[in-house]
Amino acid sequence: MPTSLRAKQHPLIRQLADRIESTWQEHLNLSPYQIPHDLGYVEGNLEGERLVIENRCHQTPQFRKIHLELAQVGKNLDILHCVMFPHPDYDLPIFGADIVCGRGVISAAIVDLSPVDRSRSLPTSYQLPLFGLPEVKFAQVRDLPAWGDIFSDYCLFVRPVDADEEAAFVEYVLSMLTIHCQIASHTQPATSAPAIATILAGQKYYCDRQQQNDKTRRVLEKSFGTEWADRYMTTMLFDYAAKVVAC
Ligand code: 18B
Repeated sequence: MPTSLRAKQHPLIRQLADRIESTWQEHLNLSPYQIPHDLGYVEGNLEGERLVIENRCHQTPQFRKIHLELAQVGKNLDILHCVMFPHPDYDLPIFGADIVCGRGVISAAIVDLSPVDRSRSLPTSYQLPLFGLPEVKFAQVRDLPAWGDIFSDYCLFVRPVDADEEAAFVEYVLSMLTIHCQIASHTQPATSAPAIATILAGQKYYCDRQQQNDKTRRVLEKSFGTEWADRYMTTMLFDYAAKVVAC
């Protein structure tokens, strides 16, 4: 990814992007992921809103796609978006994070490890390490939207009010990400067709819900139009494996 956009973004976004990438490099065995040819670096400008998007993706033995996206709308809106989609035969939650910063102020900072199983609970291997994370108090905790039933009890959704809270958010994201990478690296794939079908259904549910985020959709529509925004949300941001190839 050219450093140009990152260098222009809010320091919290820059810092989190760098640290997410170094955590991936430290814990995972990354290989290249083919981004659809026209979606790696995108610029749009429909209603006078210039939107620039830079995508970086990898895959690993456990993850079908790990995606870090940085976006900037005009001079006023900076966005970091990150999702790690496990291969459908790995019974792992979906790590996701989003930071939205308007006119230099972070309005939304969210991170979660979202369960994909039917009971909507995280695998037991995650419970203890997540429970052990130090509790951090944030002055402004935000309510989840109606489509947010995908998120776990460990979801953090805040508007950080000062530099200490911004730093605490970054530390929480990195602790969660490190736990996830460590557990994922030692997880064996499921082999039974019903188990894989259940994981796939959970991943599809997650993507269907995220696609209902009208705030994301509206930003994309304003610069690229409705059709493009829909294609982008379903193929780049929240795509899922349609079926598992039998082996
Ligand atoms: N998202 N976000 O990633 N979104 O992608 N995001 C917003 O202050 C973009 C994810 C999430 O209250 C807002 O309200 C764009 C992931 C939630 O109704 C804007 C992109 C997660 C909300 C954008 C992007 C996630 C939210 C409004 C592509 C969680 C609150 C900001 C680059 C894991 C929704 C505000 C609500 C909000 C925009 C969550 C503008 C364009 C992975 C819950």
